[in-house]
Amino acid sequence: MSYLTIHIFIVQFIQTAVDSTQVYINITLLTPLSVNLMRFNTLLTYMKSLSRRKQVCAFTMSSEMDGGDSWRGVPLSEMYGSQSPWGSPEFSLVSPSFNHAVLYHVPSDGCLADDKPPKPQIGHDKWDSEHVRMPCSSHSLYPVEDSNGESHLKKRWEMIESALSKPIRNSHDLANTILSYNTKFRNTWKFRGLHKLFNEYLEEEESQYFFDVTLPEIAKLALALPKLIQSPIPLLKKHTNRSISLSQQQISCLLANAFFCTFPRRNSTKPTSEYNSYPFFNFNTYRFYEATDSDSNLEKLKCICHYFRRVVTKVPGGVVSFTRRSVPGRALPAWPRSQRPLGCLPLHVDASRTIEDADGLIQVDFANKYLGGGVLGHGCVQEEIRFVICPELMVSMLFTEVLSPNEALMIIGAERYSKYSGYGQSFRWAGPHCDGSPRDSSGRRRRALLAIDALPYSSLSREFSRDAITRELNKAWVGFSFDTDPQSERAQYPGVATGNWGCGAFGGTTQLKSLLQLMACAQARRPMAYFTFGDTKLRDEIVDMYNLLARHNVTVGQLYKYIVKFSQEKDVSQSQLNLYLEQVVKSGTSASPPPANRSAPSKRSDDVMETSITETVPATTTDLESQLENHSPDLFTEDDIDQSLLEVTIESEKKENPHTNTSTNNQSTDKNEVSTPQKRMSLFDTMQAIEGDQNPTASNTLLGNQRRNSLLNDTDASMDEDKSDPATELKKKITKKITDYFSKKSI
Ligand SMILES: *[C@@H]1O[C@H](CO)[C@@H](O)[C@H](O)[C@H]1NC(C)=O
Ligand SMILES: *[C@@H]1O[C@H](CO)[C@@H](O)[C@H](O)[C@H]1NC(C)=O
Ligand SMILES: *[C@@H]1O[C@H](CO)[C@@H](O)[C@H](O)[C@H]1NC(C)=O
Ligand SMILES: *[C@@H]1O[C@H](CO)[C@@H](O)[C@H](O)[C@H]1NC(C)=O
Ligand SMILES: *[C@@H]1O[C@H](CO)[C@@H](O)[C@H](O)[C@H]1NC(C)=O
Ligand SMILES: *[C@@H]1O[C@H](CO)[C@@H](O)[C@H](O)[C@H]1NC(C)=O
Ligand SMILES: *[C@@H]1O[C@H](CO)[C@@H](O)[C@H](O)[C@H]1NC(C)=O
Ligand SMILES: CC(=O)N[C@H]1CO[C@H](CO)[C@@H](O)[C@@H]1O
Repeated sequence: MSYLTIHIFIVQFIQTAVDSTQVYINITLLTPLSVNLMRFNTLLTYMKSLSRRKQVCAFTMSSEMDGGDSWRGVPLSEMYGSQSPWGSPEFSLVSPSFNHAVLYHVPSDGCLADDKPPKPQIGHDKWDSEHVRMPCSSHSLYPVEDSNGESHLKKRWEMIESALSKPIRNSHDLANTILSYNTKFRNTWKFRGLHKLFNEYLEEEESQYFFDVTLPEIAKLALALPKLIQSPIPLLKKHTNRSISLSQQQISCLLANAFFCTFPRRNSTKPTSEYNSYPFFNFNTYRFYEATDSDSNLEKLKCICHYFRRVVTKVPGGVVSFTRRSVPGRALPAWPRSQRPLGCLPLHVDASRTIEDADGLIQVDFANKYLGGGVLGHGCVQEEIRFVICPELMVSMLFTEVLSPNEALMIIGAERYSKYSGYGQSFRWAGPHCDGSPRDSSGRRRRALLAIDALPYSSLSREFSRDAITRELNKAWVGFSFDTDPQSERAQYPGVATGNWGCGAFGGTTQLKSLLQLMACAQARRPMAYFTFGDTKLRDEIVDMYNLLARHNVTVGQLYKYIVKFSQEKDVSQSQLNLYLEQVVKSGTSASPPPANRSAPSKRSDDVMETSITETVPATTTDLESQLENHSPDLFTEDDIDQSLLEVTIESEKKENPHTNTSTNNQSTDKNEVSTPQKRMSLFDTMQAIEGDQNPTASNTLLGNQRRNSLLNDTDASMDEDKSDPATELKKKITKKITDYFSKKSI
């Protein structure tokens, strides 16, 4: 047993105990985290690699932040693989091909003008079962009865044009307009919700403004359909990998048509109708304009009206792509055999923020297999809210066939237009939202929404059946592995932002769903940010369970088997899963070598392979929360970067004399410090001390004269160790990360 105190940068370690089987470090941050956060990351990464190198333990962490921080686990920067939400690699670019229909003209250099919507791609209307049947197609005919009671066919678009060209002064005019080319619904569509919205719910001036200014523009937009969309829109059918890209302007035009209910063959709710396996798209097919029972429905309509107001005022210049991913059974992971350790997965769990605010991450839509769910009906939960605050998402409902169990839909680039408050019945529109996310090289907003549908469960025993567990794992994995490199062992960025998937109306269990998503993320190698929607108990449960699994080096395959075994127990009840896992995981490691004798602090006798860091933040570091709230991309200014390099040198050179002033940091008088100055060392020397007896060549790589070089140079030359060694990989990553942190390039 020896005691070390590690003094790196401005982070101070205290009470460190090292013996052959465990490292127990208590860290106190002595300076405001605004400067320290990224060094702290570096340290955490190092600790992880250390634990893997020794192959005795996985890294676990519990952070007990003062100041009411809402998150646990690793910081969000670990989700991006960068300090900035926009530092992750872009998704594959928009490029027209046989399975990617691009409805606008892509300039030869691939770059779209920043604010000008791209021109439509030229093409010919296709009226068949592979493409969206357009209201403006010459094949779209409508039976009209003449005064003699005889019925003959008229071009539907002509009827629509004449109806929408007339003035529409109030909600009754609007209803009659829609009915004029949907005559069969004269007796069923009453537009009660629409009338209530415009005649009671909105202020008189608001309604007036809508009919005087906005609606005529929506009508014009709808009528521009033949100009704006010239090439056919393929249907994203089941069992295909297929993409569609549209300009935001084209989407607004399609939505304007849906607003006026112009799409042919989309009016029927009959099980035999052609589009039976597609979501509803005409706004009133599912009675969107009828509901009066709840204000939340009127608030959804307000979101839609706001969207139209925005897009007719200023035509958005970007594009959006929709990609269906379908992985056949043979290509799905063999879950029981997966060797992937869960402890490698960076996990961030937050109780206060929401998924749609997790910039830069793949945001999960808790979807209905018919996309949009009840957005055009009475629903008002996660998916519906997302679709009304980002209405461009709704156009997916026009062409996405119902999702199969092995399928997911990724939507990249949909802009957010509205703020909101509440949930379900309490949902309210809360004003305009200006989407500040940057555009990628293809002109898409850097917002990725992943639609995956959970199964609805009527009973726990069904949810815990082997088939159901496998189905949910596959579903999540198909989504999370979108655009990942199957050859790579490295973490894939950006990470996934998710939460209680399928745990509302679908009756799922949060303990199980969080674990399944953890496994799917680990398998797809994407970091996971989990948002518990205010539930701090769940947040802590998830982190505790993760720590347990990581500490015991549990793999995805093992956990799969444990859960399946649990599901075969007699009394499957949700409160017992975690207890069960705790028992089985702990007993599972009893076969490993008995713990060495140790007197270092440990709460539990079974924590044989624990590396645990308790993080204590002094009360002075109050701005951490605001830092993270804003997740500012540049915690470092350029000056800071230079200074920090300087400090590395200073620290390492002064290791012999710990009493020497450390220039910028005079906070070592902090009352928390109880270090033993004689043993104070720099981080990298400590690495050597700890690793030296394990692998001398490896430890050299980050040490001695090469230290600065390896910090400055993104070179793997010094790491000529066996490439397959996971620790080497990690070392590379650390070096890479350190280099990233100090890079002057904007990230
Ligand atoms: C970690 O350090 C803090 C501050 O010195 C102390 O209060 C706490 O008890 C320590 N925790 C452990 C597990 O030693
Ligand atoms: C942890 O799991 C990995 C992958 O299964 C394995 O290679 C390694 O030996 C395990 N380590 C321990 C200490 O069990
Ligand atoms: C879709 O693409 C994935 C690879 O990303 C492939 O494994 C799968 O077989 C493809 N699906 C179909 C139906 O071709
Ligand atoms: C373990 O340590 C205790 C005192 O800390 C000592 O009495 C005991 O003999 C040790 N056991 C072994 C196996 O070293
Ligand atoms: C440490 O810095 C203080 C002022 O910050 C200075 O007064 C003192 O002389 C310095 N001590 C050494 C050993 O350099
Ligand atoms: C050192 O800390 C004291 C308070 O602890 C502060 O007043 C002083 O400005 C600091 N000096 C430097 C150089 O940061
Ligand atoms: C980067 O590494 C090369 C050799 O590997 C060295 O010559 C060069 O000085 C290094 N650059 C910096 C900035 O340290
Ligand atoms: C009113 C209306 O548009 N009715 C159409 C609904 O869709 C069926 C086909 O699914 C058409 O035959 C109807 O004319």
